[in-house]
Amino acid sequence: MSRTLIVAAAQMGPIPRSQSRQEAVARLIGMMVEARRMGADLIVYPEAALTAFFPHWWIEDEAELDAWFEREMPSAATQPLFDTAARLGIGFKLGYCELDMTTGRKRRFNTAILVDRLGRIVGKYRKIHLPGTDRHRPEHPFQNLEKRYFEIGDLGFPVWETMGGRMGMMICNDRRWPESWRVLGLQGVELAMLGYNTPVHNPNTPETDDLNNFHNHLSVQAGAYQNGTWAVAVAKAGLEEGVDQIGQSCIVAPSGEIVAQASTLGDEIVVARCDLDRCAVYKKHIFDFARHRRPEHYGLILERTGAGEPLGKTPG
Ligand code: ING
Repeated sequence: MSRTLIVAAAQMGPIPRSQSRQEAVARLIGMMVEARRMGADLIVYPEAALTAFFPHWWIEDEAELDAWFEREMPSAATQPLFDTAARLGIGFKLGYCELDMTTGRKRRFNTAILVDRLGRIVGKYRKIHLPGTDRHRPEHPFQNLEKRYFEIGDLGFPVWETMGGRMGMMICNDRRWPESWRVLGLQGVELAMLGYNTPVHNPNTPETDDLNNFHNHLSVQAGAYQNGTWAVAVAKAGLEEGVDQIGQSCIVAPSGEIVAQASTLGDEIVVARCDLDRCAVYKKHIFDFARHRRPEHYGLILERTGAGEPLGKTPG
């Protein structure tokens, strides 16, 4: 019996800072209903899908900062999304900003949850690669203050058995780091889901601006192919509070081929049939990790954080 999932990438256009959680959730529910009508078993939403991407702003007041976070999930505002998912029998991946009090102190994370077709939270992931800086750059047109507002994720890169396959998550900048994909790959991931808020302009490296869409797809296509997994990468796109963000949400096959891609910068659903058994040809041959990987030669990957001195020795 084939393990084919119909997967929807639910790209979002901008969420204005004036838009309430309820209004954002209504957009998510609207896309969930449409995706189900298109036959989707699973819908993947962007990073920070409930609010504007506030790490683009310098925020000093703690209460103002905390207002952008969810203290519980589901909350009153998001419960209707869970209820709709359970009613329609569709799973979903949701990116949001989490304020956690379970350890007795306030901890803030850039978080994603995977919810199954019965509306149950199967798993949670907290963003590990936080880009940008914790410093105010007033000379920049916008900030990226994820290192200031979020703690580094403390849940690793787990893979869960659910919906007939092995599913994993990462968030935005994580996709640029092959380690994120490989840790999922070493758990046999068959469907990797991620959301992103990626500005068109990078104030530190303006010379790469026209390559941002290419680098987005390059990262996801390489990660999918090199780990024999499907990948669903979903943007919060368009001009959000003065920051132009890329779209081009996509669904990528284990071959690395893009099989579905958004073509607007707004709320847009793209759907693909993801036959999880198509991972096997890559996992069993080209990327049969057990037969081909040589961890005894990969020591630097764990020993070094930053690049260091070359190890080459000149013979003779
Ligand atoms: N955003 C961007 C991303 O990794 C970025 C930050 C953009 C880093 C371009 C490097 C180059 O897609 C988030 N939220 O991580």
